[in-house]
Amino acid sequence: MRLSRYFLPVMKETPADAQIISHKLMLRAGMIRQTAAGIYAWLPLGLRVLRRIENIIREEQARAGSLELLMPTLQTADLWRESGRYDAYGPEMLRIKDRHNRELLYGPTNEEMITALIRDNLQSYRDMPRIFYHIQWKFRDEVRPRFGVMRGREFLMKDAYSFDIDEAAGRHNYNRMFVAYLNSFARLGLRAIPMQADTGPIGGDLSHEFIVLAPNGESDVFYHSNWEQPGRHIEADFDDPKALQSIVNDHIADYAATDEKRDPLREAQAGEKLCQSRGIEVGHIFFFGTKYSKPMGFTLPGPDGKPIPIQMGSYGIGISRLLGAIIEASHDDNGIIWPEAVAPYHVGLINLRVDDENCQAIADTLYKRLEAAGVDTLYDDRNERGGAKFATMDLIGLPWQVVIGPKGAAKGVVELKNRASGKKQTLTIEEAFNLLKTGH
Ligand code: 5CA
Repeated sequence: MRLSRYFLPVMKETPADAQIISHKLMLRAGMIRQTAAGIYAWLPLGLRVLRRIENIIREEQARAGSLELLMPTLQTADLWRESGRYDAYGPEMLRIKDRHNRELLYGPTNEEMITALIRDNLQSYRDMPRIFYHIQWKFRDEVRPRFGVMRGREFLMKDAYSFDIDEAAGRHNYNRMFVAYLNSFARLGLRAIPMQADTGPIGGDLSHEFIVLAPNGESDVFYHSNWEQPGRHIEADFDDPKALQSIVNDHIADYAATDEKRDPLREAQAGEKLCQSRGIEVGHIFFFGTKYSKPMGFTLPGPDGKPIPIQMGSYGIGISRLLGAIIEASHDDNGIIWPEAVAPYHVGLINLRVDDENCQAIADTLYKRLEAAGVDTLYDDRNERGGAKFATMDLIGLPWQVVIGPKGAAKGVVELKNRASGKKQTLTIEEAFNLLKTGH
């Protein structure tokens, strides 16, 4: 993408309405703009990151056997009356009337809708187990929307729902999502600690939040210092209940965090410290058995033909919130440092002198070759000062920068900078191209 044709309204000054670093940087880097309190438009650069995060979540959901579908944002009030939650939900729910005076709502979550949908389309216990998910916008009329996409009123969530014939199978599906969450957050370059949680308006008695440590988080967390290791992708057999249960148990025993109100952690082991921090809740999973299936009449005939009430869980990831969490975890004084897995472009190509024929020819050719090789490149071909170009590239945080200036161009070399390490190297055009294409 040529920057001269792009839409990247960067801001030099720190916006006065933003309090935390991720919100400031998302505004400054031209990723989002607020259109009403807690409601944001996603500009091209922000949208690319959002889509990359979605796709990682999709791949990990698929690995765990969760099927994607898409439910609407608007739901009928009658559906929520079936579960009894319509009146219970309170002022966070945005209630709407259509032209026929029918009561609708903008969904804050989808337990009722998925329960009705699956209830009306499955035949027997043999159709179990199932997990479905969608990635859809939610609306919650938060009293205090703040910190940009961290606590919005409209926000993008991945919500999954599991259906099982008995509690043991239901817990297995819960464990599938637990491990899928560990893997999703690890791939996003995050360390997310599972923390035993309250279930609030969703219900049930088994629940974990996944917390990313960050000084600007809204939750208090206590954890052992062994947590500070980087997250790894776990190769698990999702169809093996025993194997999954032991992964979950290990994580809970070794790492799980707590907030002050709940049970203390296990004793610290040799070499460990007890640490306290603030954290951002990026995911929340629930197992609530028959809380929705019972009032909504979702049973399936078992082997003897007798109706069995279906066991359910629900599993949320705050996809739009994740952008804020990743930036809180990965930035410096000059701007964002995107982990490779979610970066909006892999390379930022800077032509320092658009009026120099040599620079122009090298930059154009390298840009075309990178694009042809499938390396996503943002090409700063604008007639701007070098300083402004460097500052913009650092601000938007692409993993690699290639700088083409007149002195190097005359010798056939370019400068390659790694955004995370700051390390610079002078390379021939061919060497730079190969490194960017293969990563080494
Ligand atoms: N139905 C369940 C699970 S699908 C549910 O709604 N859970 S939740 O309320 O905990 O939300 C799931 C995730 O959405 C949270 O962990 C959080 O990461 C994200 N989230 C919740 N409220 C907001 C908000 N106002 N702004 C941004 N993200 C939010």
